[in-house]
Amino acid sequence: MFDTTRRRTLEWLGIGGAASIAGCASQAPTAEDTGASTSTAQSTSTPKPTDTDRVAADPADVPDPISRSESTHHDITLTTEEVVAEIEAGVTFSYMTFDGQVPGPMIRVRQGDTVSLTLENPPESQMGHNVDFHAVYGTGGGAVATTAAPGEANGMEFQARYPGAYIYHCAVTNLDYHISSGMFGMIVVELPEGLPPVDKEFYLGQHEIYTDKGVGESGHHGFSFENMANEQPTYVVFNGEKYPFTPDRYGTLSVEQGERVRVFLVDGGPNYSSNFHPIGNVWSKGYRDGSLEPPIEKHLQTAKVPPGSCFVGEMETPVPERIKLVDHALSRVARRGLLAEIDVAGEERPEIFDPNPDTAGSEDEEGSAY
Ligand SMILES: [Cu+2]
Repeated sequence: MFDTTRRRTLEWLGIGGAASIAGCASQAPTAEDTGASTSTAQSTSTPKPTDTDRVAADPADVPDPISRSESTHHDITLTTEEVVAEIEAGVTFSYMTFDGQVPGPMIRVRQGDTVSLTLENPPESQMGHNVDFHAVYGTGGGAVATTAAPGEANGMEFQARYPGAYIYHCAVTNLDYHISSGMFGMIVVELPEGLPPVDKEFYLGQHEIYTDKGVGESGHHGFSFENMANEQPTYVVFNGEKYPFTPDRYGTLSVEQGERVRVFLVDGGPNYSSNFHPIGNVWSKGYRDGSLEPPIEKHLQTAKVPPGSCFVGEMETPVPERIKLVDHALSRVARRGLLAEIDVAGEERPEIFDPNPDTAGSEDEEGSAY
């Protein structure tokens, strides 16, 4: 089914040498390069039929922690899928994804493990794709080796030599376009001794979507290279969709009081850093930039997560509450779609937090939106 001739792929992409896909593109793309509109040609006033009901990855879909004491080998296949889906109800967008979800599947290995990674690009794709792993020593993090035109599959083998939580992302010539369309994910390389045990783990990806319409404007949104060049996104989202993990969309995430929660965040960008904050809580332990090695920082309120990087944070949950995970550049929350909520179920502990103390009148108070 898949042709593995890499030269054909490079010819298909119009790329003379490997350098231009190994890192950042050196020239601005043209509409012909990208196979996509620079303005409104893709856009229509009615939503396109969707290929999938949902691109937002399930945050609870996290591989089990590593408990092995020896190295092993992994055979992993990522499939590039170009799908039309909704950013929010009535707003469709042409996503590019790994395995049909945003972010792509979380991969979890142990330092010293080896990985055979295959990238499959189905024949029905319009674009060539590849994958650059920041956990890999080698040209382009594997981008050159894995470049695959529609109908091709290419791969690499690597050893995960250094620990941490790392982004992987598509890195073809117009890599910002591909990432903004959804092509990024996370690989966690655990230390040989593993991570401290927790009760719940969640996985989120933040990124910006640059379209040719306004937030909430119904219809199909074409991609806007102009807005991307100016770093003026339409949406800033978790897992590719507006307010995905809230009661009005896929529901909140749930934990029980007293559970220790670990959150893995990958910031795909392509341009914005996240200022990752749990409203109503704190990162009791923070693994900045995804570095899992001590010293681990404690009680971080807002963690800067650059595009192309990751963060791992842990929270305690001593009281029942709704925790709101946000980028504390709050207009992205109030106006551009970024929010994930965690409900902590349990018994009130007024010695820690009392929302109705006897001394304060509360009948006339308005609740905070955030
Ligand atoms: Cu791609």
